[in-house]
Amino acid sequence: MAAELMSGRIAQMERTTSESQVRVRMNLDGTGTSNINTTVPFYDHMLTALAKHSLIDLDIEAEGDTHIDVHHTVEDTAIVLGEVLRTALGDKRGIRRFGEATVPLDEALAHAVVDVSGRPYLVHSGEPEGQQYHLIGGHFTGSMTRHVFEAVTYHAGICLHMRVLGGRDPHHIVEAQFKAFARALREAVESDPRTDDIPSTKGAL
Ligand SMILES: [Mn+2]
Repeated sequence: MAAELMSGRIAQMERTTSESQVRVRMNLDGTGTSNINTTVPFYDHMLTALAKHSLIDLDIEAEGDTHIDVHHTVEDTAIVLGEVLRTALGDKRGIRRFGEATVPLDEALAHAVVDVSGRPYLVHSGEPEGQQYHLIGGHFTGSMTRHVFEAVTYHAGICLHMRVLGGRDPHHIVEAQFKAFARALREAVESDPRTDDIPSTKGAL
């Protein structure tokens, strides 16, 4: 089922496959309130941080075949998150469109740049060698971080440049990225008080 716009910039979607069942509700003009249960604790921690630091309200319920691996549930949640984000943005009238943030978490530092361009694109670099193999919290594979950003950007139709500039602790390296994404996204989707135009010379995004 496709994501639906409820009112204003509130959207929701429910998606069921043989591997997972995911429900996401989002309010772009929120306060960062969230209620998140994906059954994957570290991912819940990251999505809670995403809501908190983007000021986007997020309700997420997901369950899936985590007895096989958390991969399907994590990826499918990111797909639905992207679809709901695209729908909540509507015609993108009056938004800032671009956002940028550099966020530390102790020794880790991540730089994120978002363009709500209507074109899916991800550039992801800088994770230290071996990060992708770490099992964070005993269940979240480091490789899933890029995979989540791929799914969100592709389904939301946004461009994200994510660069890890430093870091040693695998948990910090992932969390700095989610917080940087949150701050950059907050700025990009925020309404610009100076204009009510669609921020593109093409007149459409
Ligand atoms: Mn943490």
